[in-house]
Amino acid sequence: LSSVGDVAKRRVCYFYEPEVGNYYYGQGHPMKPHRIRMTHALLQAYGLLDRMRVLRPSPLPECDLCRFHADDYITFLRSATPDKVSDAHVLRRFNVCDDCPVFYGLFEFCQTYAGASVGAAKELNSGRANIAINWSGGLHHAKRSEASGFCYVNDIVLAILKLLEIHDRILYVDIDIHHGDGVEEAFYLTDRVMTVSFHKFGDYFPGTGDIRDIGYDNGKHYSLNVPLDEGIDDESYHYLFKPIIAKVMEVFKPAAVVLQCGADSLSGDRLGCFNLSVKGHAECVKYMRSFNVPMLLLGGGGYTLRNVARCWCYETAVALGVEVEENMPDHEYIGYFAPEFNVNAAPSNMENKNSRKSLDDIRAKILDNILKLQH
Ligand code: ZLS
Ligand code: CA
Ligand code: ZN
Repeated sequence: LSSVGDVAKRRVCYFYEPEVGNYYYGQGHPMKPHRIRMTHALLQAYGLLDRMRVLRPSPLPECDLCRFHADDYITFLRSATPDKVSDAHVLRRFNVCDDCPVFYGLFEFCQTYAGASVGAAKELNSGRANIAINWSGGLHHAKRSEASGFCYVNDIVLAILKLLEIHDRILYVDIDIHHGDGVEEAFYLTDRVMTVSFHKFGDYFPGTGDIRDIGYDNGKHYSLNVPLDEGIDDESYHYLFKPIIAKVMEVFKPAAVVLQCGADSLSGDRLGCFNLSVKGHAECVKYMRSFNVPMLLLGGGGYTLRNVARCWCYETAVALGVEVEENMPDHEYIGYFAPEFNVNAAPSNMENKNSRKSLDDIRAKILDNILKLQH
């Protein structure tokens, strides 16, 4: 049904900080904030910025970062600079390392992307928007007192805490190829937030996200983990995604949904090993949107820059309920999209290591777990 296209319009707001593309993790580092600027330029070229409210985020104050993070960790992030050699013991304690280096403007960068996610949650809370977007957010690995996997502060947890101020139940869905461990951990003991992560599992960062991890205490059955293998394609992905999400929506009845749209699950990602097309990835957004519940769309991973911009531009169009022309309009970064200059990155011919039997087993187990949740 959702593939027919939902033409009903939504009030969409989009957060963008013009400086975000200038933050630089360092030479050779796969995480490149420049991809957010590329996405923005493409949105502009397609005329999509004129169809939504474009807001500039306010940097999130320290006291708001501390609603989830430990004071000493935030104090450390505020004072860390690449020039000042910090105590090796302190760096190790906060897991600041090769994956999560100290770079120029690190703290401002954190305040900016977290400010955008919390600002987006406020727009939803006020009813001014029914879809709010922050492509610079979605940094799902950050822990209370620790950086992890390119993430320093957990904007998703902070945004969900904001949504919980006025809503009883929030659903978090994570389609980044990596397990959404930081968000899962933050809400592992509560029945007010349900977390669902689809990810590559087995010999892959961060190593958590076993199908048997389902939450604990009051939170038992309110965490779901969908472990996948290399090469998963659009059809196999939706064979799991759609029935699982449909059941969760029916049983959990969330008041709002947060969708982390990590683009490293696309075919051809520099760090990923899935085989999703941009259309297949965006079908997740279309499907979530079809439930007509206030929705926060966030970025996340994504390391082949041209595909990240394609994906998040296409997903912005899906949020708006408009079609975009397959041939890209000319813009500042058009050279990245040679030679096809199209918006849809196609999948490759790689092998899909997810067998029908393994997909059926996973689907049955997860659907069974959802039924154990009584609301
Ligand atoms: O979900 O696999 C790891 C950890 C290591 C291997 C890499 N070395 C550097 C540290 C120890 C076990 N880390 C992953 C993290 C993936 C984070 C995904 C974030 C998200 O998409 C959300 C935003 C990893 N994979 C690849 C790298 N790290 C990596 C590759 C290349 C480099 C350059 C810069 C730094 C060191 C050399 C680096 C990391
Ligand atoms: Ca995931
Ligand atoms: Zn990722």
